[in-house]
Amino acid sequence: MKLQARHLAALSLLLATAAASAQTTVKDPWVRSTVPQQMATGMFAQITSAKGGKLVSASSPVAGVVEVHEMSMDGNVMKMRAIPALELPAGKAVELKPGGYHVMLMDLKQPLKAGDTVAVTLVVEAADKTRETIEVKAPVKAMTAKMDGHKH
Ligand SMILES: [Cu+2]
Repeated sequence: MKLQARHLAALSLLLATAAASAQTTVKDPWVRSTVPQQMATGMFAQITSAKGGKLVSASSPVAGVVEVHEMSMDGNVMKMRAIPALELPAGKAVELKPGGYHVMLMDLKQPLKAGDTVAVTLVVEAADKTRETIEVKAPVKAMTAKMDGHKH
């Protein structure tokens, strides 16, 4: 009996340590809903890396291709492009929002309706090259504005 209790204590200590090593937090994730035939949409959230790092890749079971995109104005045309990594300065929330950075879900396998939940996996690389995988459950929300010139 005594031995067993000691084992349990050791186990819970181990679990606590594992949880504490998570250094990236994702707040308020959401995915913009799509209409039939629409092949792409964006995921938005606030990402904070406690020690700093960069978002190097993402994936989702609902999309064939997932990229990290940046949007910017070129004259008065909104353009977006894939970026190899999104810098996450230590302790600073980086906002992914319509018109700015976003995780682009392309080659959608099905329309995404408001009320659905989309699983997205983010991979964050720290300065020492260790990688952290974050599982995000992002609710789908209805499109409230036009597509900001989202064309692929
Ligand atoms: Cu995009």
